[in-house]
Amino acid sequence: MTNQPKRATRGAPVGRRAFLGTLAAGATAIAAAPYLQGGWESALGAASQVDGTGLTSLLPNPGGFRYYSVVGSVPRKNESTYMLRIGGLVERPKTYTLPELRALPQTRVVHDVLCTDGWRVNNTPFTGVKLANLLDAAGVREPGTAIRFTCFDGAYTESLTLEQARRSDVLVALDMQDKPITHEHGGPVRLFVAPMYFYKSAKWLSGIEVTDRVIPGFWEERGYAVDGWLDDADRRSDAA
Ligand SMILES: Nc1nc2c(c(=O)[nH]1)N[C@H]1C(S)=C(S)[C@@H](COP(=O)(O)O)O[C@H]1N2
Ligand SMILES: [Mo]
Repeated sequence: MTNQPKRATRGAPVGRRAFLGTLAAGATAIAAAPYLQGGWESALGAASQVDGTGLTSLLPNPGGFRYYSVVGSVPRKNESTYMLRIGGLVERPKTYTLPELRALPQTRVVHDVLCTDGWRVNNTPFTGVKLANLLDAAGVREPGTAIRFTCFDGAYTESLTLEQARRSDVLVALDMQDKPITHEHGGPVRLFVAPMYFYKSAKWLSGIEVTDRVIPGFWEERGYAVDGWLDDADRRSDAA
């Protein structure tokens, strides 16, 4: 955290694009984030449209979170209509229902959530199934080296390397803040990639596909870093 770029100056509009430069430089924006969280609200108000792309809307006061969707409306899925498909380069493709996911061993991970737009919510608990367990059950086969995530919003995608996906702090999450994930937050099932910026945590998760290479996700095709590490120490161990 020694050579943080100090690009966010007081009073300047700080949005998704301003932060992209920080990410692209390979540095994290953690040091700048606490200021931005406060500056943001007073400068813009809770219900402002703040995303430079015009694709994102905000709801008032979702407990420090912002609501993001790259599409205008997302179908609702519930206990009986939700399905999660695991396929691609696996021995045993499988489709899980919500009760099946709930019946699997659950892991609770508490981590700070940070969006590249500058807001953060500290110590947020997520509970769900370790992605590693689902991958083991499916049996990754050659030449699988990465995961592509798809969403039932029909638009958002994300990616992880297999090594990242197998971390014990990467969840197929069913609960957020110890309650079932609401539709607005990507329920009934979203990804939670605790050690990375929140854009990696795909909402409305519907597909997990093992691929032979990393396929950049929605925001990554628009300039975001494919590796969204919050902490450079993780980045280094990932490369090793
Ligand atoms: N399907 C989907 N997942 C998504 C997004 C999105 O627009 N669509 N936005 C990402 C970004 S940039 C952030 S910061 C978080 C926001 O999650 P929240 O809406 O629960 O606060 O979701 C991530 N996952
Ligand atoms: Mo974000």
